[in-house]
Amino acid sequence: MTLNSQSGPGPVLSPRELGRALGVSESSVKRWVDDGALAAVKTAGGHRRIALAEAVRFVRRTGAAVRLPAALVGAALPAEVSVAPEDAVAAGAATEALWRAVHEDEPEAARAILLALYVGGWTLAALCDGPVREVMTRVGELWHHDDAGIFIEHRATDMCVHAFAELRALLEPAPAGSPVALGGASPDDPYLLPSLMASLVLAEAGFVDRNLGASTPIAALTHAAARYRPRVLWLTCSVPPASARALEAELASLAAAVAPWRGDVVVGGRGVPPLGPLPARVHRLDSMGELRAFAAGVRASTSA
Ligand code: B12
Repeated sequence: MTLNSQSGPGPVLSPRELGRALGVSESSVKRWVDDGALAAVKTAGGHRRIALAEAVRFVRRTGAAVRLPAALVGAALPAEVSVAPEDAVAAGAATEALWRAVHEDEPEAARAILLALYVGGWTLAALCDGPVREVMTRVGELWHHDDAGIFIEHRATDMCVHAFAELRALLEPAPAGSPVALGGASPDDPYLLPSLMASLVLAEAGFVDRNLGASTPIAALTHAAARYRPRVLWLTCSVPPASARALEAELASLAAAVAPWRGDVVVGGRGVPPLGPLPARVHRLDSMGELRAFAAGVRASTSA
């Protein structure tokens, strides 16, 4: 894999390298390029070069089998991790490998595992609700017995943030005119990953995502809503609010902010307490899988 200034930023593969990764001949890859099935650029010398992001999209679009994931991920993979389907056995193996990577402070391995699962066709929602959540739950048990626990919490979060940024770059860009999704974590909520996950899941569902991140004042979300006119506004709530009433009032004010263009508000996270009846267009969801399904419904209604 090389960096090629002519094809824009990011790593590129030669047809031979991609052929090796997929277990097909170099000439098959050249034919896909020439048929227009796979986008490529040409170097000054006339050689085809395929952006890694385009190669990954091609694999996910066509369901092509990946023989040598390391060649696509750009790193060696722990032996038990394959580019595997989203099933319980694969999830178990990936979770154990990710746990070791995080616990042993091996960011390259953590990155390679998450990228390999994505290349293998996992949705981002399944990655988040499965191996990442499971590993973070285990990490959260460490601080009870070990002073290193909080150090590992910070490192584990950072490893996920980095891997997610790379996954972000592999997504299909949202077409012009796509609806916007905006969100952030509640005020006084320092947790980065839930809001980042919501942002990614909505981007994968075809939204233009705008993530304001941790500890976001409701006034800042309202201000951003006026600017972006989001069709979906998410609020992650990992730290319990002062009271259920306080959170209900925040949700009502966010719903009012997006009401002029019939936007929806979604709230979720470990800290959401039992809530009373919610205003119209406010939805409580429990997982990234639910958010993905909700987003697909909104996309279907906006493109109808
Ligand atoms: C990393 C971490 C930290 C980091 C955060 C770094 C950062 N900037 O993000 C730091 C070190 C700052 C931290 C601090 C503390 N933490 Co802490 N932390 C964690 C840890 C290990 C992971 C959190 C995380 O990112 N999880 C991954 C996310 C994505 O999982 P999730 O929140 O369950 O989200 C899933 C669903 O809930 C859902 N979801 C979440 N939000 C949303 C939103 C929408 C819209 C939707 C649809 C779905 C959805 O989808 C997600 C994916 O499935 C958790 C353990 C755990 N179980 O999560 C402890 C944990 C949350 N922390 C805990 C504690 C006690 C603390 C501290 C008090 C002490 C400490 N350990 O340091 C402080 C207090 C911080 C505060 N101000 O409140 C406890 C909380 C116990 C409790 N019942 O309240 C936990 C559970 C650890 C434990 N088992 O004791 N922490």
